[in-house]
Order: sequence, then structure tokens, then C-alpha cells
Amino acid sequence: MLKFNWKRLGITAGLSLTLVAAGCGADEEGSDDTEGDSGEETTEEGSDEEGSEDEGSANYSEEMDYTITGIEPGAGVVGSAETAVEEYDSLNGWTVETSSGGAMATALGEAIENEEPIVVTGWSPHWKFEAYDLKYLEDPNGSFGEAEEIKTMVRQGLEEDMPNAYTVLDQFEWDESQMNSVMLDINEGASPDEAAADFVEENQDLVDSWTEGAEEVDGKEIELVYVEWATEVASTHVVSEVLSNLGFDVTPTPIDNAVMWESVAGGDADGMVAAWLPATHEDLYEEYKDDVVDLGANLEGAKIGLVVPEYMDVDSIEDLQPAE
Ligand code: PBE
Repeated sequence: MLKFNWKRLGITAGLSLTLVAAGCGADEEGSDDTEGDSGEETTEEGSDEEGSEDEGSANYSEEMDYTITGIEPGAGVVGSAETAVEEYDSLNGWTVETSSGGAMATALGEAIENEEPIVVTGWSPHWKFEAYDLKYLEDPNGSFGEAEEIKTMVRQGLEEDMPNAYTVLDQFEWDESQMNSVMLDINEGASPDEAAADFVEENQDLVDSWTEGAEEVDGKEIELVYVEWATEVASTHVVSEVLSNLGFDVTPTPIDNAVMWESVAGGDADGMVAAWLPATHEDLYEEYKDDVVDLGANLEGAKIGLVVPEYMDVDSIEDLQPAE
């Protein structure tokens, strides 16, 4: 404790120098920082971190208030993070703060701007890996599973009722870089509809492989459900665009994860392209697998885990420090 205080003192001295050197720039950076629980100390802490690159992970953990920045409570990755908190001694006393995928991305961007430590519940593909230098923390206990795939699930009876939509949903499959290009477009300001339309226009061969054997229809209604995660916004709008071009009247409906599964299983929605398996949505899959039709992977090599900025000197979940 004494050692720690001495270190803080050194950092504070360093900070004064940094502030002198940086002029009013440092003030500006801290002044619009309103997110998070760190309260009145946010500005100081942000600047601390800039002047103390050799700080150990003990200070990181305390600076983060032993908090993992999570997303929606219903997300599989949040459940896995809660499991990790139970399984890892290094996460003893930590909490998983839930919010939304968008709020997580904002918090991550702000932390990076200020070179502050942050641990988020992350997943890939995701534009954040293109936008920032990030790394997954190693997960020796396997709380976050291994490689995941994103699968397509449709309601029972869809094949008979809408064989052409079924064909497209069955054949829809792309890779990480293709999905990333749509996510990045949306992150840079395109609407999901615009980004999807551009992608479809520019990738006609790929799209032809999805629509092969499907015939045009005349305004038949179809509803696809999804959760507003960057990955699912991208995939759902691309598939919706392809179905619209075939003549379907498509409604993409954003809802909660559990409701997404439930509505496809109950036949209220026609399908979804957002099933993360085998680990992320394992519980939901177990609950609904007999009532949905599994059309297989639409993307291979997905992953979930705890993600930190590269500048943090931690490589494994075990490098974090428990709350005392
Ligand atoms: N995700 C993105 C979801 C699946 C897709 C990783 C945030 C989840 O954790 O359930």
C-alpha cells in the first residue's frame, strides 16, 4: 500500500510536467469525459495513465475499478464474462457492467483516446479491430469457448411456405473481411440499408451464389429478427437487401437475444442469421433447438472474449488483479 502511494505520488509529479508540456490539450481531452463510474477523478486518472506507461497490472485493475465493460445483459459474451469472474481468482471481486454494444464501443474509444486501461466484452468479426490496436486476453480456463461460428436459424415450415427465401437463407455465407467491410461502412456513417445495398452491388458474384435456384416473388412478407450488435446489423441488412431485390417485402426487426431465439422457435419470426455457437448461445440453442431449423454456418472463425487495448501490459485474464 505504501509502495503504491509512493508510486501515485511519482505519477502526480509526472502529471504536472505532462500538463505543462501539453499545454491546454490535456485539459480538453478530459473535459468531455462524462461516461463511467469513476466520477470526479476521471480527468486525473486519464492523464495519470499517459504519464505512466510502466505501471503494472495491479494499478490497471484498480484504475478500472475492477470492472469489465460489458454489453446487453442478454448477450452470451456477458454470461461468459460472468462465468469468468467466478472461475478466475484474478477476477475475484470484479463486476461485469452491462450497457449496450454501442455504449461499450464508445467507452472503448474514449479509453483509447486517453490511453486509459479498459477491459471490454469483445467479439470478432468487429470493426473495433480495424479501428484500434486491440488484443484478446488469453483465457486458459476456456470460459469464452473456442472458435465460434455464426449460424442461420429459421422457423419450421419456412421451406414449404417460402421456398425461395429458404434457399437464400440456406445459401447465405460470407467471410470475416466481407462482413468487416459492411460494419466499417456503417461505423463510418452509412445507414445499414445503404451499406448493405453498396455491398450487394459490389459483390454480385457472391450474391449470385446465395440466390442460385431462387425465383423472384411478388411482395411476399418476411420478417428477420436480430440484435443490434454490429455484426448482426451488418449481416441482417445484407440478407434483407438480397431478399428485397428478389421481390420480398422484408422487415428486419431488432430485439433482445432471448426474444430473437424464442420468436423464431415459436414461428412468430421467419428467421435469423445471428446464432453464435457452439458456446455463446449454447443455453438458448439447448432450449430451442427442437423448434428451429438449423441452416448451418453463415460465417466461420468468429470469437468472443475479453478485449483490451494493445498498450495495456497484460496478456492473459490471469494477469489481472483481484479486488482486495
Ligand atoms: N455478441 C455478438 C453476441 C453474439 C453476437 C458476441 C455480442 C453475444 O454475445 O451473444
